[in-house]
Amino acid sequence: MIERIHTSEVDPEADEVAIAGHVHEIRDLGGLVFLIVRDREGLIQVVFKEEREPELFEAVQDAGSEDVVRVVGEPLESDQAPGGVELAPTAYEVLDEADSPLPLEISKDVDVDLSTRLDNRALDLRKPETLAVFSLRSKLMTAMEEWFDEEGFVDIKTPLISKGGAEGGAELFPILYYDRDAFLSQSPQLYKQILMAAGYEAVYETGTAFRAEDFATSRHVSEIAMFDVELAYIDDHHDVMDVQEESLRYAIRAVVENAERELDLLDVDLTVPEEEFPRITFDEALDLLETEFGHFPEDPTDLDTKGEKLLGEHFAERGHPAFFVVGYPEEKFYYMQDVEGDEIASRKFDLIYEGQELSSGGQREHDVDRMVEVMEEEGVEQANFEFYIEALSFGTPPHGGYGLGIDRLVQQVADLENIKEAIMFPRDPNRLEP
Ligand code: ATP
Ligand code: AMO
Repeated sequence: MIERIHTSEVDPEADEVAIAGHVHEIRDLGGLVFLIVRDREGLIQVVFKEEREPELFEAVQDAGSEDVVRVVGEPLESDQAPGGVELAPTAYEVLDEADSPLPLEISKDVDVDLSTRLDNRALDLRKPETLAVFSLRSKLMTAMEEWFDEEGFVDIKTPLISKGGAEGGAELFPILYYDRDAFLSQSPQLYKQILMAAGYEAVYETGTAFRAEDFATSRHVSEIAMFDVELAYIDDHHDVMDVQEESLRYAIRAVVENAERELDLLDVDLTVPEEEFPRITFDEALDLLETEFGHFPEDPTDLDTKGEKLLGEHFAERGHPAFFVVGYPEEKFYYMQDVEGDEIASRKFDLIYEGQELSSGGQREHDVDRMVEVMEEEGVEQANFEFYIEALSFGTPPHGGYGLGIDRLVQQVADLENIKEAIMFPRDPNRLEP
């Protein structure tokens, strides 16, 4: 490895250090050149003085924005330098020169629209604020997985190429699989349930789901990072919500504790949802919207974006950034447990976090006969589900789970306007590259 330390590790007491990174900014003041070098951890200022180091001063005249350089130097405390320390160089080396001009400014805080940023994503990803999003995302999901590992959940991987869809046929991306038609997976739903039948008891998957939705919203994408969970021997859907609630609290707490720098850069004041998440029924949600806001969702069987936002405000004011909406009376789906005489009509729940749906889940139908009945009522093409129906017919414990949209979680935690800012290379109906 090339010898160097991170800019964040530079000790002002050290005799000499080596750092490497991109040239973030050059300020030429005549006999004095300030070179701001950027690495993954931050920025450091290197001061080249004509009088002090004439040869290096000469060499740095050719420096250009985004060149990759390595500098050896003596750390000096300095009130004016970013981070309070600067380097007096003893060696300067260019590892690679960058072309100019840059299609997108990295160091200057100029307002660029999201579409331009995404067109130039390779450069946009270099911005410290953009990098902070992905560093935060990494820490968030490491913590999330850590919670599930510690609780004894098995880390699984399910196929991304499938014969049919789990979530209904309209949103599938067709592909050619050798000489047959196949589809990109919408959800690991069938497989995680098969694993419950197989006795794996508790599983999680950090995976990818594809939805060919024709959207133009700030919360939908075509390729989704999905965190899926399934657990067996539950009493009911409340056991699943407990898992969702505790793991989310743990992951957010980890970000507050371990991603201070990222949160600062993003100017986010994140609070850990320590209080129990309220659990309201769908009917109670509709009542609240009507009485408090005079709002009626256009489709009376589902919450709309505005409804989620208004309810989010209602609960946020009472100290709850997250809450569950439980029991969608009209929503019947083959894998959802539908218990006659059940107080809440269906055992489906949605988690709303910061005014936006973050996950859906529930207790599943583990009685195959009842499931097949619902499939027949709904006109579900059973041919694509034979392997699933069969797997569940050989003894399946009561179980449930949920799917959490990771990109939406990062969007909310990092307080980003658009979900695409939370994805390195997002896909939408118009964007297939970069
Ligand atoms: P899920 O598919 O799990 O329900 P979702 O957040 O996409 O997740 P939907 O029920 O599809 O939830 O949509 C919830 C709300 O999001 C809708 O009521 C609508 O307000 C908004 N929405 C969804 N899709 C679109 C779209 N294509 N265009 C505009 N708004 C949309
Ligand atoms: P659902 O279809 O509700 O449930 O998806 C779960 C979560 O995934 C996210 N999500 C999306 N995010 C961005 N763009 C999209 N187009 C998009 N579609 C979904 C949302 C949503 O809450 N099998 C069930 C889960 C389960 O019951 O276990 C499922 O896929 O955050």
